[in-house]
Amino acid sequence: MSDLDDKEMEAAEQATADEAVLQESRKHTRRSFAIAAVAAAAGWGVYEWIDNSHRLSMQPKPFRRVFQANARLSRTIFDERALAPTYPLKRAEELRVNGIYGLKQALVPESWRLQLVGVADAKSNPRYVPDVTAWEYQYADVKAHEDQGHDTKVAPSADTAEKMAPASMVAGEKVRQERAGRMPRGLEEAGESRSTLKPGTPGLLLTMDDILKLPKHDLVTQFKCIEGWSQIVHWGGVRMADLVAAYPPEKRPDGRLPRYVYMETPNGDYYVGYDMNVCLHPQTLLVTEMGGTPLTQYHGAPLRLHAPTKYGYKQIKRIGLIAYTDQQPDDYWTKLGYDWYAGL
Ligand SMILES: Nc1nc2c(c(=O)[nH]1)N[C@H]1C(S)=C(S)[C@@H](COP(=O)(O)O)O[C@H]1N2
Ligand SMILES: [Mo]
Repeated sequence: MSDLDDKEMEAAEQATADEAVLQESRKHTRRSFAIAAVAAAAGWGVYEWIDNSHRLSMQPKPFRRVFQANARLSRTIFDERALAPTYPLKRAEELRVNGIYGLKQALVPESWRLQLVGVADAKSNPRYVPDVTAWEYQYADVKAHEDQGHDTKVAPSADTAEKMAPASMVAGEKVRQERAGRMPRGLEEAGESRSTLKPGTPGLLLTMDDILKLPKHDLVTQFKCIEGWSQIVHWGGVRMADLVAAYPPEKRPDGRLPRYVYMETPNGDYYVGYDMNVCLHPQTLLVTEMGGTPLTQYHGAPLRLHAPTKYGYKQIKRIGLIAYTDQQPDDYWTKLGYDWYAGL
């Protein structure tokens, strides 16, 4: 027997073990069927395969097929691939605003770019720039929005107002004059991110048109904030996985993908770290619309993340930077005591 055959036998044995797990999971038939319908509609094959798996296991089959199916199955069960439930459109609500770190100033829409860092062969892309941090986002105004709710573990202090809208950021024009390269960053409670880019970091500067070239997807899922409320929301946007496919990460020296993805708002006040596999989940969206209308400022215009397998604080609003990285990225709420994983 060749080595390959050995591996295939092993894979077949593993598939049998996985089949037992599946038998168990088939008992939750109603849920599986709902998910299967959604997955089929979304054109995503794994649950389709699960439906067929019984038939497959009943007949002799080429080992190669078992091996592939087994690889797909373990991703389903052991990674972040299980789909979150979806809901009929008519159940979608208008999401409340909660947390506006990084959103307090009105961003001038034309000045938005997506900084994308860690892309393979970036230099050959027409959007390549030698320093993405040199991009200047422009802001129309600055207001203190003390009325906006946000998750917090500490009572707001007397100097919150100063922290939220420092005197140094009182007018967009003044800000533009004062900034030397980048504005002061990390002005909120968690402070400056340890993962923020160093000046001189090369990458791509994508426009909204670039993003909208990716296939559009709609999704109705439940949004959950760790504070204990949840709402059903209709999201529209593109799959994060499609962005990663269109702009693939530079591989590590050993040939694998970087493990993490880091995102931050254009001013660096809010920032989130993700496992790469969360970003590759088929329901993780780069959102441009909620309830069928373009995002508003406090919901994160022009681009926010929706990851239905994660709590709200992992769903960053107003994305300015996406960086592929192999170092576990810094994360605003993890710094303040919440779990990095934030899984539901
Ligand atoms: N930029 C930014 N994104 C953010 C936050 C924030 O304060 N700033 N808060 C997070 C938290 S805790 C929640 S619950 C959701 C709220 O999203 P919503 O305001 O659209 O309901 O945004 C998340 N993303
Ligand atoms: Mo939240």
